[in-house]
Amino acid sequence: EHNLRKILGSKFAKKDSNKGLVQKITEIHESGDLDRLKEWRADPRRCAIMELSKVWGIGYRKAQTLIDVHRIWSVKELKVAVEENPKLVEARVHRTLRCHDDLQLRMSREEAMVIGDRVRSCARAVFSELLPSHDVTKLKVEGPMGSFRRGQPDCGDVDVLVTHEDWLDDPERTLSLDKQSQESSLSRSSYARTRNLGDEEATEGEDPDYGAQRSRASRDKFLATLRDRLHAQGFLTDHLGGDGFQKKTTTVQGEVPGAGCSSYMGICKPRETHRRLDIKVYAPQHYAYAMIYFTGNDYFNRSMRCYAKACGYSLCDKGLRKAARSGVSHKDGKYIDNKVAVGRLVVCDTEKDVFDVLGLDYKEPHERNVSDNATEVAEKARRLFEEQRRGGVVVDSSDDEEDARPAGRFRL
Ligand code: DCP
Ligand code: MG
Repeated sequence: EHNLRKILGSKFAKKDSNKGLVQKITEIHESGDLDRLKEWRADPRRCAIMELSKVWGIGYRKAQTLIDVHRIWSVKELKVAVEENPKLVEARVHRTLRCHDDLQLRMSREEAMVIGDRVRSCARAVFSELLPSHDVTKLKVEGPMGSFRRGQPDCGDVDVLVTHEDWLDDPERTLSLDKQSQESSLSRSSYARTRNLGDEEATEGEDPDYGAQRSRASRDKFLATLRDRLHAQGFLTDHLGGDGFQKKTTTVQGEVPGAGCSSYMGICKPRETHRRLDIKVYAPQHYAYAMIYFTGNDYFNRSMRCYAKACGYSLCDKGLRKAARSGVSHKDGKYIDNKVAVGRLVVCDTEKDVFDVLGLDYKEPHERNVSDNATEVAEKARRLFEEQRRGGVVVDSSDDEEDARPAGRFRL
């Protein structure tokens, strides 16, 4: 128990709400297994929920309904039932169900590369046709990202990131760094002067958000054209969620509206097996951050986000921003957003810039395959929180420390 406290931190181990967790860890440590887990593994209903919710578009609730109402206990049974009664699941789920078994398989690096190259060449062609007055050689099409970029021997899916320097959302970025710090320096005309893609007809004195929205519209149009082209060629076989476009695009606090990325999710068939393919078009000011995010792995990302938080910043796929936090994140068991203000985007052109700004040693993608929270970055974050605490700064870091821990990989 003493050792456990040392590992988890005495504050964490002492907390009432963590009691159950500490008990479970002790049980695993002493017996090598967990009774509760054994029960779950032996529970056919739970196993069925796990299996059914692996189908794209089927969540926990839907899986429960399929079991309890329709007596469907496996993907195999679901496939048969859906042929008789297509209304059992949404049309989009029906389609993905057909290639569900394929999507559970991993592919070789070589096949992932073929997918990336195919998207790259088609993206160049579409860009040249749609936007002939912009320099196609400056179109960045990076991918496969994720496990491929980290040098893993096989890949579960392919992510491709696209950007072009003319798809700029934030015209202020073209001004000097000095001016960037002066919030009020932004004039309406500086927006109108910005050379945004698809913005050729923009006139001086337009809505300040006009440039960003035009950039966004241009990215959407590019992505939709690319999708339709790859589909017409028979490479893409299905779009997820109807048209493949992610509907909920969040705009980061402090950004001009419409600054989010355009995102496509679909299924392709480069050879005999269906594969998952995502294509994301980012504004150039977010690109370096998106590269880090989509390279992963998820453990590494969590450690880095945690470290940024310890430095008073907020990090995500769309940037690094100063974040002022109230220091209270839980009250009466209720979660309260402790982020009170978010500053302007820290300008970074490359991944290395992001590491530099945070004062971290640059890690090559293959060095980002981490499997626990004992990473340098997470360790640094913990030390920072500790220093702040000793310095008398009130920081509620218990949740931040948890950020350095891996996400729940095993959902039951
Ligand atoms: N990612 C993340 N947090 C998540 C999901 C994803 O930070 N909850 C990031 C890190 C991942 C990247 O996105 O590396 C791509 O997600 P994938 O699910 O494709 O993960 P990988 O490419 O690493 O693995 P796989 O080979 O299974 O696709
Ligand atoms: Mg992947």
